[in-house]
Amino acid sequence: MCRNKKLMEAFSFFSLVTGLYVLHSSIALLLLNKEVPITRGMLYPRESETREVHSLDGIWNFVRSDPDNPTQGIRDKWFEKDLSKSQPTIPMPVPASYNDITTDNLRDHVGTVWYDRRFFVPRSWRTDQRVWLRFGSVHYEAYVWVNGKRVVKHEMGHLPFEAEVTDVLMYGSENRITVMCDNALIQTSVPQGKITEVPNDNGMTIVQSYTFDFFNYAGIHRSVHLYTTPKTLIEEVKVTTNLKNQNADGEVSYSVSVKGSVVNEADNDLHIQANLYDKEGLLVANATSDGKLEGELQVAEVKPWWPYLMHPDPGYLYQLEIKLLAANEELLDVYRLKVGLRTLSWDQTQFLINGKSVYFRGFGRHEDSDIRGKGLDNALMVRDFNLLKWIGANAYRTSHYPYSEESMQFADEHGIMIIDECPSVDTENFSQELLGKHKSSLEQLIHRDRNHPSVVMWSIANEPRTGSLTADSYFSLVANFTRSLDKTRPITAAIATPYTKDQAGRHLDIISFNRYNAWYTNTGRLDMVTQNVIDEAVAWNKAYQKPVIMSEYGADTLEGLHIQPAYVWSEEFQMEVFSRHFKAFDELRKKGWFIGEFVWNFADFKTAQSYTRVGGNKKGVFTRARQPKAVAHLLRKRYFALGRDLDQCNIPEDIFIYIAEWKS
Ligand code: GCB
Repeated sequence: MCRNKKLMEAFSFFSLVTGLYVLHSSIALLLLNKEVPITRGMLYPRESETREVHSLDGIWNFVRSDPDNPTQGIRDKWFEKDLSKSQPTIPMPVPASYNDITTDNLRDHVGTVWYDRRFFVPRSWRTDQRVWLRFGSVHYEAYVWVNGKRVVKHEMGHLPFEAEVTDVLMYGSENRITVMCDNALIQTSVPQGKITEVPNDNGMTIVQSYTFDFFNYAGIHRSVHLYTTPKTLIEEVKVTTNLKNQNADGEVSYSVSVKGSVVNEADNDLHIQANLYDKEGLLVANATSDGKLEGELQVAEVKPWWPYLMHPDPGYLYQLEIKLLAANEELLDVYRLKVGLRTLSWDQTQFLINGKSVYFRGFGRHEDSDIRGKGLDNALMVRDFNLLKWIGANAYRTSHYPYSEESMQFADEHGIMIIDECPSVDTENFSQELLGKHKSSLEQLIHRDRNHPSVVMWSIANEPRTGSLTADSYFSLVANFTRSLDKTRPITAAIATPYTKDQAGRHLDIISFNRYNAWYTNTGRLDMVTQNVIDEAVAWNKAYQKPVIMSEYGADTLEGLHIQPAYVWSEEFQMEVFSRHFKAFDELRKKGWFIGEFVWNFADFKTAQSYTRVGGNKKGVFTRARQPKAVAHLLRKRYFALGRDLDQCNIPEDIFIYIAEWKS
C-alpha cells in the first residue's frame, strides 16, 4: 500500500514534470523583430595616397583586476593615468590571448583586465584630416580610453570596432591608450555562458561555465591600428559581382558611402572614379559615377574567382580602386580592395559556383594555438593555409566565430571557400535580448565580410538547441534578418538536434548536421557508422528537401597512440572512423543532394578542463603544433581523389608512395 502510494506520488511528479516540459516546448515565447544598431565604416585599414596606417601592436602594460572587485578600476579611474600608477603591471603582448602567457593562473581568470600603452602621434597628422583607432577584435567586451577620455565601448568578440579619435589626440606628442576587457559570458552574451558564485577553500569564488568546449580565451586578440583619412572620406564600399555569357564576361557593382561631405547629399557634386586592374596591373574596366556614388564595371574576357582545385588558376583577384573626387575633380580619398568575380546559386539539391556544382571537402577549425591562444599569428595562419592546400581541402567553416580579417583575405587569395559563422554557439534560453545580440553579431559579420569572394555561405549558429517552438520563431527571425542583409549567399546552421525535433531547418537554405557516430554515440562501434550517417542525411533531406552537408564528424586521437584492432583515442581508430564516413559520403553523393563533408577538426585545440579531454580536444587531423596525424595522409588521398573525379584537378606526385609492382 505504502509502496503504491510512493509510486503514485512519483508518477504524479513525473507527469507534472513531463507536462511542464510539453507545455514549455509547445508554447513559444513571443519574440519581436526589433531593430539592431547598424555598423558604419570599418573598412580594413589600408595605406593609400590619402591614408596612413600606424600599428599599435607590441608589448602593452597589463593588470588583472581582483575577480571579487571587477569594477574597481572604473571606480578608481585607472584610465586617467598610466596603469602602473594605480597597480603593478606586467608586460602583455598584443595581439594575443592573455591566458597562457604567464606562469601563474591568469588562464582561469574571470572578469576584467586592463591594458595600456603610450604611443606617439606625429605633428604632421594634425593637418586637416581625421584619425581613427581600430581594433580587429577584443574578446569579449571592451572599453577604450584615449588620454583618459572614453572613445568607444564594444561588446562581442571576434569582430572589429573603431572610433574617431581626431579630437582627443595630442599631436606631436605622446598619448596614452587604455583598454578594459571583460571576458564574462552570461545568458544574454553571444556566445552564452553562466557566472555563479560557489564556495571554495577561501570562502566564495566566481565560476564561469559554458556549454561549448573550446577555451574562452580573452584579451586583445587582433591588431590595433591608428589610421588617418581625409575629412571627407570613403566610409564604406560594397561590392557584388556577376558573370555573364557562360562566364566570358563579368560585372562588378559597387556602391560607396561617404562621410563628412560639406554639401548636403542632394546637391552633392562628389563622384566616384572606379578603376579595376587585373593581376598584372592592367586597367580592365573603369567608370565614373554620378552623385549616387554607385555604378557597374563591365569586364570582358573575365578571369572568374574559382575555388582551389576547381580550376588551374584559383583565387583570381582583381584590384578595385575607388577614388572619391570633388566637383572640381580634386582627389579627396582613395581606397583599394581586392575583388573576385564569381556567382553563387543554389536550389533544392545543389550549390553552384560560376554555374558549376560544388562538393565541399573541408574542415571545422578554431583560431587556437599554443601560448597565443586566439591571438592573430601570421606564421600560424600561413602554415594553416599550406596544410589546407597540401591536404586538398577546398573549404572550411569559421567554427564557431568570425576569424581574422587577414585570414579572410588569405582565403580570397588561395581560393578557399568559407562558411562564415557568427559567434552563436549552443544557443539556448532564447530571449528578446539574446535575439538582439545574435542579430547584431550577424550584422557586424556581414558588414565586415560581405565583399569577400571566399565567403560562400553564412552560418547563423552552431548546435543551437532547436527543439522548442521558441527556437522556431527565434530562427525564423534570425534567418530572415540575415537574408535582409545579404541575398547573394545561402544560409545554414550546424545542427545537432535530432531531425525529429528540430525546428530551425525550415528557415535555412542548406542543412548542415553534426554527428559523432562511434564517438559520442555507440562509442567504439565502427560497425555503427556508415548506415547511421546515410540514414540521418537521408532523413534531413526528406524533412526539408534541401541540400545537406555533414558539418562535423570525428574522433579524439592522441598522436602516437597505436592500438590494433582499432580502439578509441588511437590513430587506427581515427582512420577507421574516417573511412567508414567516406563510405557513407560516397553512397550519399549518388543521391544528388549531398554536397559536402567537413571533418571535426582541422587541428587539436584547447578546451575548458574536463575529464573527457586530455589536454584539450584531440579530434584534430593535425596536432596543435600543426603536424599531421596518420589520418591526415588518408584524408589527403580522399580529398585529392574527389578533386580529380569531380573537378579534374591534378594529383600531387608524392601522394601515392611506391609500394610494389602489382600483378593483376
Ligand atoms: C560538437 C561541437 C564542437 C565540439 C565537438 C566535440 O558538436 O560543435 O564545438 O568541439 O562537438 O568534439 O565535442
